[in-house]
Amino acid sequence: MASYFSYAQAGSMDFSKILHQAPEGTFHRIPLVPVHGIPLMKLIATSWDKVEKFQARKDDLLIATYPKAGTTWMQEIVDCIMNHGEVEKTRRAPTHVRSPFLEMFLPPPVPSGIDMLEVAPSPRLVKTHLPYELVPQSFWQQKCKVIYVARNAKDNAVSYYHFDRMNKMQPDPGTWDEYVVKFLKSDVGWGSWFSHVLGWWDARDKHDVLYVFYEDMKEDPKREIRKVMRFLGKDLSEDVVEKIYQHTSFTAMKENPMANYSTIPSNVLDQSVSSFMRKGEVADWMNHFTVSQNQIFDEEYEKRMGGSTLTFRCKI
Ligand code: PPS
Repeated sequence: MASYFSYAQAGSMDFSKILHQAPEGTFHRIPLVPVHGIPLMKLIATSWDKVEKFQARKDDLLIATYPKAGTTWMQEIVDCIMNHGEVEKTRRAPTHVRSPFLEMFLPPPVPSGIDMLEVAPSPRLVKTHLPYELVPQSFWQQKCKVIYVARNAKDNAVSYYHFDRMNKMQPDPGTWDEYVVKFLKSDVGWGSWFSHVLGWWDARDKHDVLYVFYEDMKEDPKREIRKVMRFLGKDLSEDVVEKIYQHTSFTAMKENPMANYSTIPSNVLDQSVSSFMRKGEVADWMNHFTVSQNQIFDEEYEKRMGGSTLTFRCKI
């Protein structure tokens, strides 16, 4: 743990400093380039061979999500569990250092997700937004466990829209009306929400995947924390569950600089436009969708999801 602590501390300080000192415009609205048909930020596309060749370790835990489905929340829960509920230890570094983002490449000298993972001690907690079919094969060769978090499409789209407004690295989302169209056309980073949630749903039959729903986490966080604990083979007391529950509540994480991305400077994530910890609710889509947008969305949804055993709740 000592070596991890110093690695994480150094990583967090360097990371923010490097981002902060980057020349004006370095991170500005990086275009998307298709990789095997999936639109990804250009720097990811140009470094794709490194992602493909990434060497997973047996005890890596992969947290996979479509962007804005509850990744950071799950990363925090898992880090608490891996630290046996000693939540103070999760304050050693920001989320992106404790649980590096596998496919993220930014202009040098910013360390890539892979740079950070290569020097991270085991067991590593790896974040990815990759659809199932693009995950490096070594994760399957090593029989790694995966936790997939899925969120209903409408809230996921709303959250992604506000994120793309404040995340200067992503293409400009345009107006909400324009964004709904782009989302349905899968013209957003990491591509189609539909293929993503369905691909990972099918992956449960082939690999050790725990499929978790954001709406379930909101409905009964302690139940879902226990589920994750069991999946990780950890038998922790109810007092510990309570501690993890408190530490990973929306309010606590919003205030926690090691979980709220406030260490990333505003030339990258401009939280004056929209907070990373924005609302953390189910059904905020009702405050965004017009009747007509909702109808168009429902029609497309039925075409893409009708007949699947995968179902979501848009309200709880
Ligand atoms: S990212 O950038 O893809 O890693 O973002 P991600 O963490 O997947 O998603 C961010 C959304 O998750 C909400 N969030 C939470 N909701 C409830 N409780 C907790 N603890 C929590 N932590 C993060 C966050 O607020 C974003 O959702 P919206 O709807 O935009 O608020």
